[in-house]
Amino acid sequence: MTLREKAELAQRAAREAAQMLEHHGTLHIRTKAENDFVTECDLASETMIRDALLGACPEDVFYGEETGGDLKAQGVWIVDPIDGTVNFMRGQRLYTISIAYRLKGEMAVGVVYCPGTDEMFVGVRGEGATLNGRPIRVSDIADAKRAIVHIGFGHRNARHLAETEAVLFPLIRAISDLRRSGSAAYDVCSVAAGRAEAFIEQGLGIYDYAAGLVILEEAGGRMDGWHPGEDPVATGSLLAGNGVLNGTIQTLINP
Ligand code: 2AM
Ligand code: CA
Repeated sequence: MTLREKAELAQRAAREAAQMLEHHGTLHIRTKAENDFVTECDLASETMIRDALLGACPEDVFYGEETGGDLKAQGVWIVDPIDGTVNFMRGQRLYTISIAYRLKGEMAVGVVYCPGTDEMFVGVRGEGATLNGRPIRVSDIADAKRAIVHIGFGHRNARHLAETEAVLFPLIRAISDLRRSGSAAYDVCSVAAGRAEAFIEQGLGIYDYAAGLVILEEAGGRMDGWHPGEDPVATGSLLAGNGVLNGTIQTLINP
């Protein structure tokens, strides 16, 4: 199966899961840890996506936020069945389904679908990034004063929260404005689509940004670590930017 075909398959799986999620009944919510929730919808969505992907590609391995899997496999699907569970639970419209395919250690396909806005973001390595079928591109804004920066607070970890808190107001003063969507995958896609110049958050899981990474890079952007020299894929502390402003933003958040 080509990467393009894998991307088509992932889009079908995401739409199918979205249909189910948008028509769910009463939610049963379990608290994984403080400020960390899972609903039966997360599990149902993950099962549905896994069955669709492995049904068509039995040779691949599945890794999902809720059920885990083997991340070291040659061909692995990395899935967040609901990114932005709190938004989903509370009826806020920005939650996404994030599906990535990693081939021999390289993120090769990324699909992020937002049911609330009916936006399908797709990235295929070497073939570009699209939103609902149309090519997307990061912004060319190079002046921090004009930058919109999306942020997540990393509030599940005391050190991440403290570091984020410390740079918050100096950052606000240096840029145009901040945004907080609640879905990291949606934030990365917002940068890829040129709607914002950067997204910063610490302590994310690989399923939160694996798909976004392909979409961002194929749209001309770049994912760096929050801290200089840090590998964002290894630590989950990231700065997803339009490329031209990555250095400036990184300096601002590492005073
Ligand atoms: P989730 O809804 O899939 O949990 C909000 O700051 C972002 O952080 C969301 O993308 C959210 O994804 C993610 N997030 C929440 N809890 C997390 C955890 N324990 N580990 C990694 N990412 C998490
Ligand atoms: Ca999730």
